[in-house]
Amino acid sequence: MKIGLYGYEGAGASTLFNALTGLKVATGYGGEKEKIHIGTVKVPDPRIDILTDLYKPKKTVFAELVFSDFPARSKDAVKGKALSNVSEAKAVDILALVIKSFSDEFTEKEVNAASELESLLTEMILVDLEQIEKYLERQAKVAKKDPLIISTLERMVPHLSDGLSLRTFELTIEETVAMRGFSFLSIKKAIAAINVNEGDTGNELPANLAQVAEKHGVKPFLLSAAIEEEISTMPPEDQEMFLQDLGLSEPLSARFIRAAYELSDLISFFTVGPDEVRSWPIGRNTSAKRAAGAIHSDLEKGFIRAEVFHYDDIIAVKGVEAELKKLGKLRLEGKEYPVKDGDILNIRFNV
Ligand SMILES: Nc1nc2c(ncn2[C@@H]2O[C@H](COP(=O)(O)OP(=O)(O)OP(=O)(O)O)[C@@H](O)[C@H]2O)c(=O)[nH]1
Ligand SMILES: [Mg+2]
Repeated sequence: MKIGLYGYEGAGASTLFNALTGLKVATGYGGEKEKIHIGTVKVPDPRIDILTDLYKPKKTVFAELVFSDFPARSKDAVKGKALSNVSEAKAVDILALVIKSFSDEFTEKEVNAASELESLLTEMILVDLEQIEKYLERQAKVAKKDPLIISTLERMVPHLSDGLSLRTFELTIEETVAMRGFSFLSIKKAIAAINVNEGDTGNELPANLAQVAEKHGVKPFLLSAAIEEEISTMPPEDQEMFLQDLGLSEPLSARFIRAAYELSDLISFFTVGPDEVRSWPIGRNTSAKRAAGAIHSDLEKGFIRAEVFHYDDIIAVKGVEAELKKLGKLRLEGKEYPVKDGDILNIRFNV
């Protein structure tokens, strides 16, 4: 899964990127304007550590998230210049909109996080609106067109013109399918990463921010990037102490990844064996056949059955799979079986 960090100059996107990835890209107001930084993070899961202890595999593979730190957007650019890196932003699964809500020497007046968030979201709405209008203009000159696509886009125009994101636009299943070719920004899952002063992360979200987040269907997430960046570079013992002082139980990367999994409604299933213990992220209720496809397309094509047991059960019998069989906890499931979080799968297939 890909997560893109996007924000106005000096909001703390690069600092947050460093805190999440452990990398060290340059920070400071008005940082690099060209390059997109990419960083990969293992998704922590204590169950994988325990399964590794049980199976002692040659290799352990955690799920990974890929973070991109987009060049910050100058606030002056809002007055007309098009949003930058649009195609790259469209390619991510989740947008993390980094919003400045801390004060420093560059803070002109009061920081106004709610209006900053609204403004960034509005820019994305305008990108979508322009894309739709151009498309409809072109289609007007074509004889053969898809009436469902046209009617759906035409219905979207007044919604977007009212300054509303497509996240809050209702689509039928057929319309959703018809819209697949358009990767709109304002429909993309988004986290509003509200970068507050150190010590304010436990505060309640201010009402005006909550209102903007709700209006646009984005998930608010309070954090303090600078202190988290510092903590992320400490040895684990020290990390724990500093986090406790801030009233937090885990480092930012773990909290943030959990929020991203929740937002995308992702679960993990595992594969285990002497060669490899591995975690696989999939959408909740994914069928066993499609889950097999996450491992390899051959496993989906030639799917016969899935041998399934659950993490909790194998732990209860201390890793003795024969014991699971006796207890009836080792099942054979067909292709439609909805895979559960913590399921351990062994795919039987034939190609
Ligand atoms: N006090 C405080 N300062 C922060 C925080 N997060 C970032 N900063 C500072 O704000 C400045 C800008 O941070 P960056 O992370 O570079 O911001 P950016 O969004 O990447 O913006 P560009 O530099 O324009 O790319 C740096 O001097 C950071 O140290 C924070 O949580 N608290
Ligand atoms: Mg930056």
